[in-house]
Amino acid sequence: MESTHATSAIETDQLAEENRQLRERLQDLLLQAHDNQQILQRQHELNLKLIGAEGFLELIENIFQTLPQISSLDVVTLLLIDSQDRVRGMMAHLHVDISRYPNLLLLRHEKQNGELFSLQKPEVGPYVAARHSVLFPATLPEPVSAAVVPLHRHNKLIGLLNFGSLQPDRFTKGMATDFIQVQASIVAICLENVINQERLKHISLTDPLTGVRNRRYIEKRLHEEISHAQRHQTPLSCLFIDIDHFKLINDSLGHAHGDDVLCEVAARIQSELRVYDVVGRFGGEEFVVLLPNILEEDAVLVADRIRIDIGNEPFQTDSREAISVTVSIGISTILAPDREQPPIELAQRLLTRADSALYRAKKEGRNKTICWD
Ligand code: GH3
Ligand code: MG
Ligand code: MG
Repeated sequence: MESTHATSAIETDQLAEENRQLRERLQDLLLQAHDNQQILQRQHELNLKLIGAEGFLELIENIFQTLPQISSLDVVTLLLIDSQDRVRGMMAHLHVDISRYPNLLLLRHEKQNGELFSLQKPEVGPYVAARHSVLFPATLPEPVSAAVVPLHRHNKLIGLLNFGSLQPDRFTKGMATDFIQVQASIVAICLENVINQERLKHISLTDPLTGVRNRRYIEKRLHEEISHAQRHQTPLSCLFIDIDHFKLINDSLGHAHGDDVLCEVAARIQSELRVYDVVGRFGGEEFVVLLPNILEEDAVLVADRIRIDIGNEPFQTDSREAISVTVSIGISTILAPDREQPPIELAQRLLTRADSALYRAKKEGRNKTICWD
């Protein structure tokens, strides 16, 4: 009788112990599920950020900053195949120095590192300098394990997204990579989307003949510069440039050579400007230059440099002798603009005054620089 009691007491203890262990296990699983839920939630937020990025820079900043935080990675790089310099050109239009983004690698030719560029699926495992150093520049932390994830669009490799970790077991050979692949598909689509968007934006704000900005861009930029000048109480100068007797040039050389002259004038204006200045073709043979933070006397120096650069060196055309081209320039400046005045009014006034100064330059014999007074 006693021994039966003893046996059932042992069984009860065992059951209680098993129960305790099961509860612990269940607790662990619940915690794990909770963690997984949180990871999924953060991953979801990251995807929304990637999809919602308004431009190329916002997208790559999310890839280089938010993605490593959310996915617990020590370094993320992105290599893009840029054989036609589309990305380089886009960065130039955005006035961004590529060296500011050490994690962004642009490759002119995909054959440079053969094997990695034929990957169809992510490659995961230990970091091998001979193989991976091209993807993780020396200025960034050197990973211990890595994932190289090919990015494809329309069956074509567009780049490699590279994850590095200081933990050896973060990426191991044979581990499942489905999740990484989904992430890569989202990144690839977002990249294609923002690159196309930036291209469209650029086209819509560029003059197709001369390649300088168009009137729409100048008007938009003028508002931005005026708001900036109002906020910081800085000056802003504007040049209105018009080719002299351009109709005669067209009549004597033909419209096509007239177009060449327009391109050359645009290029010569551009060559005299700083990076913060902007030139746009405003109409037929008229250009507007915005000179932020420039007082009238300095604007006169810039305008005269442009006028002399164009007037002194004859323009070469294919069919005939070099021809001489001159321009007239009207200048207006606003000094520390009134903060209360609507930017649109100040913009209009700046342009109208530069235009009337130009009119005077024409009346006074052309090939002249005149300031509004
Ligand atoms: P002014 O010295 O008074 O400025 O005389 P102008 O002949 O330069 O001025 P006008 O306004 O009489 O003529 C401008 C000419 O520019 C007329 C137009 O045919 C020409 N033009 C406008 N757009 C283009 C273009 O895209 N290509 C070419 N080749 N000519 C153009
Ligand atoms: Mg004109
Ligand atoms: Mg003219």
